[in-house]
Amino acid sequence: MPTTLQPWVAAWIGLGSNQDDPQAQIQRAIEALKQLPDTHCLRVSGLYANPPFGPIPQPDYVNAVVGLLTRLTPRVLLGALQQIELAAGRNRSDSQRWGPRPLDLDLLTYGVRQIAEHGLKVPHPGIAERNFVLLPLLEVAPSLQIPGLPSIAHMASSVGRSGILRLG
Ligand code: A4P
Ligand code: MG
Repeated sequence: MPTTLQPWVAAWIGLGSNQDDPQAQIQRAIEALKQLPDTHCLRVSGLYANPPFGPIPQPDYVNAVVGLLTRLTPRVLLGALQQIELAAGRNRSDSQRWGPRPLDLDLLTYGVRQIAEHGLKVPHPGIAERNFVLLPLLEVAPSLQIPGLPSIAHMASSVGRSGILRLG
């Protein structure tokens, strides 16, 4: 019987860390994403240091984005991202929403799909307000059109660059 293969789809991943050597966490996570099955890594942004976003006082973050070409379904890809988070020492049972974490991997986009299911929202709802997502995307995917959102350049000019520093 022939194997049913999923089509190749471009997916963008947002990476964030503010615990346990954030730069090293992000570098290790990039290597782990490169090892995913049925997936090629197409683009890796620089690393950006920036202050925490949201209501919880916590250490500064390092953020980046990675562009993949994948045959994994969105759910399988999300499961793989969560496995990488666990391997980085993330403990979901005691972690606070928006609180500090050794590694956070968000599925930012999955092709042109718009998904609103329990436990999976794509595009990720926070993209338009977050310079730590938009500036790395502007660096490596300036022409990416995210379903339902204005251009990356337009959103990036609205959020500004205050407090964000590209490392290296
Ligand atoms: N989930 C639904 N859709 C997605 C998706 N597209 N990608 C679900 C990833 N996960 C998705 O996520 C909670 C649940 O969201 C998961 O079980 C999954 O099924 P989580 O990672 O456990 O919780 P969270 O990260 O605290 O929540 P959320 O809403 O993803 O928050 P964010 O947006 O990740 O915010 N400041 C700076 N400077 N840099 C940061 O990276 N990150 C956060 C966390 C706060 N402040 C930050 C940063
Ligand atoms: Mg998250």
